[in-house]
Amino acid sequence: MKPPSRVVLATNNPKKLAELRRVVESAELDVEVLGLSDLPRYPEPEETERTFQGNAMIKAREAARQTGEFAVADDSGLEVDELNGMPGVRSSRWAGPMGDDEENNELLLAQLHGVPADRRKARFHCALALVAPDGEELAWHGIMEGRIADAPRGENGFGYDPLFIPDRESRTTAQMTPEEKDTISHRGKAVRAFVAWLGGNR
Ligand code: ITT
Repeated sequence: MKPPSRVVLATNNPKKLAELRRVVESAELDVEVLGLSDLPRYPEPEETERTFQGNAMIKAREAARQTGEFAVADDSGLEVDELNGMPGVRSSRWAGPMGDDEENNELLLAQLHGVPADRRKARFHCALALVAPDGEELAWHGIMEGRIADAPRGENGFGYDPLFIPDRESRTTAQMTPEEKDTISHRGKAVRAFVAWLGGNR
């Protein structure tokens, strides 16, 4: 696939759109990034796959089909070794369908109650999918390794950030600035790999 000069990011999350725009701008590429709010609305597809890449593809395929544009979507979550890789694709709804971050964090801490530090390994995983209007597909991945803290710390970020301590760090990702987190995060890595591809071969 030849890198396109315009992509639509299939998310309603304004922070993700701003992040992709920031990375594209800093790479000084002549690529236009549209959000779903720039295009006519359509019903969001259900995320029914068991993998991050599978769910990212569902979102990107539907956006490409509905808009006729090159479409990018991401899916991400937390994999905890002691929980056999869960919450995984269920990260946002771990404690229930409403997707409450605080309840998710409380449940995760309860599930790891009494588990010693050397068995609290975890990672954030992000899959980024690109689907062309002709149906051709590509994917990139980013991973951030770390461990689950004993108690929440920090006010920044979202989701499980107050409980996640990256390798070689003593702080949680909720105690980092957004820029610090971007440089090491799963999403930052996947987005930069995609933007490197966008900038190549033009
Ligand atoms: P979409 O509309 O794009 O699907 P979302 O808010 O559901 O946005 P994700 O699918 O990327 O976002 O994230 C799934 C869940 O995984 C999210 O609700 C968090 O619980 C967790 N998660 C993912 N990335 C995270 C991060 O950087 N920091 C903390 N938690 C994260």
